[in-house]
Amino acid sequence: MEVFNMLAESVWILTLVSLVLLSAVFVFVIANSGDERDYSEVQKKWYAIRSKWLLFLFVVGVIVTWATLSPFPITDQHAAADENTTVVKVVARQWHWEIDNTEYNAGDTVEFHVTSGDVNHGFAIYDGEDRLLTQTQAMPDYVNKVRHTFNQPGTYRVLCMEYCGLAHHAMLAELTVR
Ligand SMILES: [Cu+2]
Repeated sequence: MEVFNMLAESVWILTLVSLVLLSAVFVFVIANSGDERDYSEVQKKWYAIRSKWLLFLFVVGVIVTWATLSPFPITDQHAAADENTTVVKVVARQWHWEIDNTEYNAGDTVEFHVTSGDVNHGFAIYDGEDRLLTQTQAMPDYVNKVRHTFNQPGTYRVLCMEYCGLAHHAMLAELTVR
């Protein structure tokens, strides 16, 4: 918690300093806006750099997209679960979870078929330290699949990630991995 407070404090100070610098740039530009100057040389130079910059950003964008999405985090919704996968049905309701099997063995790959009996909910699985592992939407009339391999034994928590009414915070369930 201490670390988070320090981080929040430094972000706050950094924001203030950046705002002051940005304001100074605006004041400088406004103060000098009355002068007539010939910008054609400057324009030619920076327009040439601009197209190279665009190309650079495009390449960076493609690389970052590929690197972060190549293990595509969304389970194939049309693929049938293979024989090594445990299929578990999940129904979200205001305000509880109906999960037809909550005990697995370490190493099991579980494919959750998630739907809702009333409004939209968010099905999210957290580990013992409350780190988010995976999630999908629980939607009425739709079944969304999300697959997760439980490597570590322990207790996992299911929480609702979509505000769904008064007792949204009470939508808790536990999964046990032996
Ligand atoms: Cu909910």
